[in-house]
Amino acid sequence: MKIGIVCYPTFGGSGVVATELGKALANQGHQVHFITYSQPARLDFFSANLFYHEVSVRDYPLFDYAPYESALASKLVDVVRFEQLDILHVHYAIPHASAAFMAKQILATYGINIPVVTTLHGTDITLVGKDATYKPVVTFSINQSDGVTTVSEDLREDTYRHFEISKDIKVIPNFIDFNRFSLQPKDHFKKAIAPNNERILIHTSNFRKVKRTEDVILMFHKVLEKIPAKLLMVGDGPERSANEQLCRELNICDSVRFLGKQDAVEEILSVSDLFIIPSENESFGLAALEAMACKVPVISSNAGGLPELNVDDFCGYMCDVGDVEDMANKAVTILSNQKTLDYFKENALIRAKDFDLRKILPQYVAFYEEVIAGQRKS
Ligand code: GMT
Repeated sequence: MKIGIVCYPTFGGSGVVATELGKALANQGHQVHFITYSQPARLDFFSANLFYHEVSVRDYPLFDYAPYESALASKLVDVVRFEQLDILHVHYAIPHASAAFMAKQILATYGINIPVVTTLHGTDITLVGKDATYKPVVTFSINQSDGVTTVSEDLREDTYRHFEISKDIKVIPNFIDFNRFSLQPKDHFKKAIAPNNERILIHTSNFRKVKRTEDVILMFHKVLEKIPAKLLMVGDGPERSANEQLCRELNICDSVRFLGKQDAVEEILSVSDLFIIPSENESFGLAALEAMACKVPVISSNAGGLPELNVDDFCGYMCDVGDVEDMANKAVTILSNQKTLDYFKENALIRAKDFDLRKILPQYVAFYEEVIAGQRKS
C-alpha cells in the first residue's frame, strides 16, 4: 500500500505513535509518506520506503494567523496526486481531520477517491475538541472520515458521549517496539544517580496541567519519609518551574533531578524502579507502556484509559486522581521489599507484551484494507 501519514512531528504521544507506525509499515514493505510541517522527531534515519513532504506555510503581511490548515490540505492534494497514494491516515483531529476532508473534496474534482482514516489520541477530544471553538469542525470531520480509530475504549466512549458521532469507532491501542524499549544494562548510570542504592522513581511527560506533575512531587515527598529514594523528572512544559519551586519549598532538591527532554528515554527507564503517572485524564498512557516494556512497574491514576493498561496489584497500582497519600503508600508497598519489586517488574514486562507492535500493527493494516475496500464498493 501507499500510505500518507499526517501528524504533529513533535515528541508528543500522537506524533510518536504515528511515526513508529509509519516506520513499522515501511519495514513491512509499504510505502509511507509523512506530510507534516517539520521532519518527525523519530524519523532520523534513511529507509527506501519512507518519504517526508514538508508543509510550508507562507507568511504574508495580511495574515495575523498563517492558514496552516489550507497549506496542509493543498499539500495533501499534491502528494496524493503525484505519489498516487491509496489511503491517508491522519493523527489528531485538529486540524488534520478537517484538512483531510478538504483535500478529499478537492481530489474528487480530479476523479480521485482517497479514503481517510482519522485516529483520535486524547486531548483532541477530551480537552481541545470539546471546546466550543472547535467542536462543530471536530464533529463534522470525524463523521466525514472513512474510518475512525481511538487508542482506548475509554476515549471511544468519551467521543460518543461528547460529540454527535454517526460513525463506528474502532479501538486500536498504543503499541511498543521491543527492539527499542527493553531493559538495558546501565548499572554505572544507576550508581551515579543512586549511589547508596536508593530506589529510583521516574515521571516522563510534557508537564501540562493534565499530567498533574505536582502530585508526583507530593507523593514522592511522602515516599521519602519512609524509604531512601530518588526522583527523575523527564520532559519539559508549562508546569516545570512551579514543580522545581515546590521541591525547594519541600526541601527535597537533593533527591529530585529535572532532566528536561531526553531522546534515549529507554536508557533512563532502564535504571528506574517505579513509574508515576497521576494524570487527570489520559487516553492511553504510552509513557507508562514504555516504562513497563523496560520492566518498570507503574503507579497511575485510574483516569481515562489507564485502567486498560495498568493492572492493579499485578504490574502496579491505580489510585484516585489526586490521592497522593494512597500513591505514596502503594509505592512503598512495591519498593520496600526486593522480592515484591522483582515480582512487579516481571509482571510489567508481561503486561507490556500484550501491546507488542507485532500484535497491533496487523490491526492497522487490516483496518486500512477494510476502509479501502469499503470505498471501492461505494
Ligand atoms: O500525553 C500528551 O500530552 C501527548 C498526547 C498527544 O496527543 O500527543 O498524548 C496522547 O496520545 C498518546 C498516544 O496515543 C496517548 O498515549 C496519551 O495518553 C494521550 N495523552 C492524553 O490523553 C493526555
